[in-house]
Amino acid sequence: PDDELQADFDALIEAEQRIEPRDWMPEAYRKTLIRQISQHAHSEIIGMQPEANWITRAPSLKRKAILMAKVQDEAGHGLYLYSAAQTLGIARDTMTEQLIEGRARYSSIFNYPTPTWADMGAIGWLVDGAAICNQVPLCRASYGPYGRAMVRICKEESFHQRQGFEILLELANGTPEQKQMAQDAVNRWYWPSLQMFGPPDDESPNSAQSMAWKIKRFSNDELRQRFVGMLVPQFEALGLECPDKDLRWNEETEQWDMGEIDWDEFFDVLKGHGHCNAQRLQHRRQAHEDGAWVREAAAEYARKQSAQLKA
Ligand code: FAQ
Repeated sequence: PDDELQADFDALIEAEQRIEPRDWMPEAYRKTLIRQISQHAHSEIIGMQPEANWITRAPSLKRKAILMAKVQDEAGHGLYLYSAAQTLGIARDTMTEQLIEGRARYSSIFNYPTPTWADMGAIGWLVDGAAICNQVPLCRASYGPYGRAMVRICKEESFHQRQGFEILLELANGTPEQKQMAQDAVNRWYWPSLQMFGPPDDESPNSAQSMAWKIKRFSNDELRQRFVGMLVPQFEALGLECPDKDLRWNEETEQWDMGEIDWDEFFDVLKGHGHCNAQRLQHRRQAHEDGAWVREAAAEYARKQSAQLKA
């Protein structure tokens, strides 16, 4: 009976054990995991676009090779994550449809444009930096396939973050124009990167339950706080200014008091009104249509192979 299954499930969660695909799980747990993992996968796939924009214009062969490797890693992360979601019983095609029809969410951050090379630095440093901060605790997520995928992904994100930091470091130590370009890019990406952690805790409908299920280990605000604390010494090392002029260490709370985050902008981007929402989806849809022949050829090949095996 369900009560017993529920009790077994609760005991596993309580004991920090992992839930695996064949284990019984409450429908709401399955649903929230499909939601979070598929959104995460879509983010990786859509997240290839802002950087792909610079592959053909990277300033050297070495930079181009690094950027190509990074964007390919993101495709790989997307595939791991789609596979993890599939273990919960949702088909890959269904997730793809949801994305290209504009019914799925992906991270707000990928709806911002990348007008200069310095944006590659800012994305690596801030966007991958925020991703690491958010994803390291997800390595301990109670759902096995998600947690294990996160371990590999986090290793690669660390390399991504370093390469972004290094791009900015080089620009910040370059000509005054280069340093300004780095500062401008950081100004553009700083606030949106703080929004990646999601709405404030008191406006985060999913947090409490996801934390009880040990999918999330820290709240959105806790992780945002931790991220800002990591950035402060790195701003100094770069010699760049933090765009948050109100940022202060609070001796009493032992936390960073931050300036106001523009949550209206965040919710606007979520509704599809960001700079690049339409462009990102259009591009994804086009890529999907352009790839139709590959899917058909692969399916036909598989059909022939299995027919041969049967013969
Ligand atoms: N953008 O109740 P909560 C990367 C939605 S990193 C868009 O707090 P939850 C690496 C949320 O889905 C980026 N939507 O939700 C990379 C929910 O909507 P729903 C991807 C957002 O799930 C780097 C509603 O607001 N990382 O891709 C955002 O407990 C460079 C209420 O929010 C992940 O996905 C947002 N920023 O917490 C790739 C990490 N924030 O579903 C390429 C895994 C919130 O009810 C280049 N995900 N929403 O309609 C998570 O940790 C969580 O899902 C949170 C949100 C923390 C994002």
